[in-house]
Amino acid sequence: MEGWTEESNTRREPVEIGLEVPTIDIGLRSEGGRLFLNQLHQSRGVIYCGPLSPQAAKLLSSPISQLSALTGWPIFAEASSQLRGRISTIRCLDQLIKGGERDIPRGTEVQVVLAIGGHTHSRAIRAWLEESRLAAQLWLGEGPEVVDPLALSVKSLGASLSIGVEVIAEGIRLLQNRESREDGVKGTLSAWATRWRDLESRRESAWARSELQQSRTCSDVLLWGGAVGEILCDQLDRLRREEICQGSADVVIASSMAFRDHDMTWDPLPMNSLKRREGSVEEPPAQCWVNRGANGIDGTLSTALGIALGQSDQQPTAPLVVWLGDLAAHHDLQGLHRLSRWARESGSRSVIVLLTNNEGGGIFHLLPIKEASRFEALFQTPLSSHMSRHLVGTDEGSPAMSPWSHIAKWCETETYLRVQRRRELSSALERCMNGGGFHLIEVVYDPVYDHRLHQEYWAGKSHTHAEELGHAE
Ligand SMILES: Cc1ncc(C[n+]2csc(CCOP(=O)(O)OP(=O)(O)O)c2C)c(N)n1
Repeated sequence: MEGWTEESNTRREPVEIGLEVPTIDIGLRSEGGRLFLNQLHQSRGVIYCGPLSPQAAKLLSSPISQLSALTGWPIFAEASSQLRGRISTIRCLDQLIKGGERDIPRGTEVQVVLAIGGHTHSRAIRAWLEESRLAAQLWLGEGPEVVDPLALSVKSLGASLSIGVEVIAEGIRLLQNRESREDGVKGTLSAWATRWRDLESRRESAWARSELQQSRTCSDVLLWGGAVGEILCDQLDRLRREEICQGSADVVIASSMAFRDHDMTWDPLPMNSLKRREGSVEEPPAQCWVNRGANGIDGTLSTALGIALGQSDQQPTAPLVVWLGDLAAHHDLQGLHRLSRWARESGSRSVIVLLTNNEGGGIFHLLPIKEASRFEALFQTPLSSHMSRHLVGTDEGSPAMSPWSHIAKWCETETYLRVQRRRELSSALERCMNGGGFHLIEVVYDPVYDHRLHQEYWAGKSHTHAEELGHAE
C-alpha cells in the first residue's frame, strides 16, 4: 500500500476515503486494520455478529452501533452475540433466507463483511456468506486465533478484542470527520441500509398480521419451540420493566432446537423508547450463554452451575434460566442434581430449568433422516417410556407418566410443573422467576406439530387458527 512503511510508528497512511489520515498504532498496522480503514467508503457492507461473551458484547456495542450508523452497514446479530436488546440490529436474516424471500440482496452484492465473534450456527446464513467470497473479509474475535470455517481468507482486525475496538474507533473518527466536512451527508440512510430496513419491517408487519403471530395472545394454544422462546423473552422483559430483581438474569441455552428457537425469538423490547434509536445502547434483560462446539448437547447444566458460581460475588437476585431438550438434560443428570443443591444453598436467586420435552431429539424431525425406517429407535430416541419403566416400574402400555416428576423429587425441587399451553408456561415462569429456589418446568409438545410450525414461521405463511386449536383438542 502506497505511503505505508512498517518501520514507522508515527507515519500517516493515506486511506481511500481521502480523509485526514490517522496516527498509526500497533493495531492499525495489521493487514486487517489497514484493509478495514480502506473499506469504509464502501456502501454495501455488513456486520455479522456470532456468539460473544457478555463482557465482549458490552465493549463492542457502542463502537459497532456507531460504525453501522455512519456506514449504513446493517448489523446481523445472533441471539448468542448478546447484542440484541442492546443496539439496533437485524435479526431475521436466517428466516428471510429459509423463507425464500426474493428481494433479499445476494451475497455477491456485498463489498465488505465484518464478522465478529464465533461463527454462525445457521446453514442458510453460511451459504449466503459463502456467496460474498469476493468481498473484503474482515474478522474480529475475542482471542488471537482467526475463525474462518468457510475459508474466506479473512483478515483479523487485531490480535485482541481491545486492539480491534481501537481500529473501529479510528474508523469512526475518520467517518465523523468526513460527515462534518460534507454537508447533507449526515442523517441520510444509504440505499443499501434502506433495502435491509425495508425487508425487516416488511417481515415484521407480515408477522404482525399472521395468524401464528396473533395466536400469541391466545393463551389456550398448544406450545411449540418458537412459543417457548417468545414467552421466555416476554417474561424477562417484564421482570426488567418492573424492576423486580437485582442484577442481570442469565439464560443458558443448550445446543439443538433450544439454541435455534432462542435465536429465532430473542427480541427484547427497548426500555426507553418504542423504537431503538440508531447508535444508542441499552442493557438487555438477560445475558445469554451458549455452549456450542465439540461439547454438543453435553454438560449444559454443569455449565450453568459454573456461570452461577462465577457470579457469586455479585449476588444477583435475577433468575438463572437453563433451557434445554430432554436428551440434553438426560446427558447431564449429575449437573442437574448439583445445580439444585447450589440453588438451595445460595438461596437468593431462582434457578429455573426449562426442559422442552418433545420426546427425544426434536431436531432430527427437521432432517431427511426422519424418513429412515428405524428413525425412532436410532435417531429420535425418546426417553419417557423407557425411563418411566425403570423409575416407577410402570409397564409398557400403562398410562403415560413423566419420568421428570421423579427426577424433580430426586433433586428436591421447590416446584415441578408440566405445561402444554401458552398460558400455563407464562404463569409457571411468572411464579418461579423471583424469590429463589430450584424449579423444573417440563414443557411438553409434539415434535411433528413443532416441525410444522417452524416451517410456517420461516415461510411467513399463516395457518388457520382453527386448525391449531383443533390440534389442541
Ligand atoms: C454429547 C453429544 N451426544 C450426541 C449428540 C448428537 N445429537 C445432536 S442433537 C441431538 C438430539 C438432542 O435432543 P434434545 O436435547 O432433546 O433436544 P431437541 O433436539 O429436542 O431440541 C443429539 C443426540 C451431540 N451433539 N452431543
